[in-house]
Amino acid sequence: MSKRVVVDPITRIEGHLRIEAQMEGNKIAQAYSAGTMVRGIETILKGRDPRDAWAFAQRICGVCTLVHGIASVRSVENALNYSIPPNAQLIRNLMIGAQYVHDHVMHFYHLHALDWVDVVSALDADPKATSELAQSISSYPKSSPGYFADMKKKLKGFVESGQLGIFAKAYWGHPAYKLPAEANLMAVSHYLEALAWQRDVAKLHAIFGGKNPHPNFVVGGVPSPIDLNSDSAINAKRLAQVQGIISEMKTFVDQVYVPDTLAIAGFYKDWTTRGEGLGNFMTFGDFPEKGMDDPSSFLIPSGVILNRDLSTIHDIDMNAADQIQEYVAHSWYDYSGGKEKGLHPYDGETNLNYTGPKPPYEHLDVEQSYSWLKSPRWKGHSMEVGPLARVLMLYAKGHEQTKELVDMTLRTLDVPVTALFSTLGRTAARTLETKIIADNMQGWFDNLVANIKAGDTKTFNEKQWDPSSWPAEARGVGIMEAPRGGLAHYIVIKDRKIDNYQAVVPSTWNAGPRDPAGVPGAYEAALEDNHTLYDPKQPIEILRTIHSFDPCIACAVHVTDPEGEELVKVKIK
Ligand code: NFE
Ligand code: MG
Repeated sequence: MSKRVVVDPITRIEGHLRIEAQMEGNKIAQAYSAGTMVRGIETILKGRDPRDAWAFAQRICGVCTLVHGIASVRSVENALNYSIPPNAQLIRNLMIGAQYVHDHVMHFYHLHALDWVDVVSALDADPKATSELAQSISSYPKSSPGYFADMKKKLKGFVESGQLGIFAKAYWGHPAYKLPAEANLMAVSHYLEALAWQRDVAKLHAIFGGKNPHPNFVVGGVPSPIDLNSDSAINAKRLAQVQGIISEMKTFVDQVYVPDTLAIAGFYKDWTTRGEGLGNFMTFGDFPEKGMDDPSSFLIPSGVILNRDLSTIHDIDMNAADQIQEYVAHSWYDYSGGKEKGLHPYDGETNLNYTGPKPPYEHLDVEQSYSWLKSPRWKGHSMEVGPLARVLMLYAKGHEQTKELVDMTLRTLDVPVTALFSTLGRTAARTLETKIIADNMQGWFDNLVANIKAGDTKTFNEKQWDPSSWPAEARGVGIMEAPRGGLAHYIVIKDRKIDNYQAVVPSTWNAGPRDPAGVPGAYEAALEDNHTLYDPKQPIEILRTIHSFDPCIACAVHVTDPEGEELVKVKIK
């Protein structure tokens, strides 16, 4: 048997993910992605009041803390033809926007940066030269030689105590790290800055939704009353606080995140020619200006790009039985109609009594079933979702700011437009969309304030709350763009109770196993695209590409299995 490189678990992600790479020499020939925990939230929802579903569904994940709440209330509103007031629309946009900015910055610094930034090398940096570097790329005020000398001292303390703590267990000194010591020190300093920054920005959720993570929602609007004369409602003081948070977000994105991404990317241009994979991209769309029933008002449009062809955007019908389907041919599930079939989520099944071979295992049985994730497909195509899909969709549709940002990035790095289709392109796209969303947040906030000034303080349509008006049967889909990609919750309501509930989440599209035709999911395809491991015992190349997707396996499998095995070693056979 030729060698298989096993990474289990992949660290610095949410959830439990195993990657097995079948090697030809030092090159990855085939890659297999396995979610190693079982799902179950969808089963818990059956029989409950649809208006309560969001509170359960939101617990699918603690990272994308609000997205399953939003998708859930939207699914019920879609099923029952409910509309929400304009203020509720704006507040939801602000809350989703805050989630993006928070989540993407944390991903870049705390989950992904250490694939590119060598913390130990930062100890060799000259603080004065670091200050000059920082000032040459940004006007961020924290950039003096004294500031970087302090940061270096802090870091030295970590390393000399032998307790790297949050920086432990990486491949420090690996020749794949290309940054000069000064760039490493700058990035590590911003890693620490971002930890403090994220504490402040999470407060936007608390102001509108009572808390973070898992803010509150309500079918028919948002549960945040606006009353400028009340201490316990959204008032002038709270609005001023929100403005402060939006400004703080924008400053960090413009002066730290964007310049750092460009500076680091400049040393890794060889990562613009590997890690693409599928070349198929999909968005469901989000950030409505008007309502969810008017997709023409979405900031992020919906659509499908096949084979990199940006000239043709295919429409998606979320309700058509033959468009979105989930397969279990290589998953640890059975379908009542047989393992080869695809099921539309309205008819979806989450049957936890799989009878075939499943964990524990020595190696994944890739000919049979090897993951707790299903394989969703659009018209049979395997699709990538997420920041790169969204930026490509905006670019293809001629969105001005996206075009300017993408062109600026390509010019700065001096790479062709094909560089977008890569590991580095995916990471850069996440940074660019963060700026686009942070900028739009100001507009949503200004509109909210203008409405309030004009006397409109409505945030909830209470007339819709009465279930006696509901039809005996209804079904609906709640779509959104979660930070990791297109998300859809499907609900079937019967006699005022949930009859079926299926969440088709971004990391399932990206991290899912092969389909009945043997076509890989997005992670698998990306790893099969031009990956040579410098040292198979330290497979940093696998981490770079997998982290570029920002995996969240808790979302993708929905709940932990108490009997699941947790392996903590990188194993080479
Ligand atoms: Ni748990 Fe999630 C996001 C959703 S990922 S992080 O973003 O939905 O698949
Ligand atoms: Mg699901």
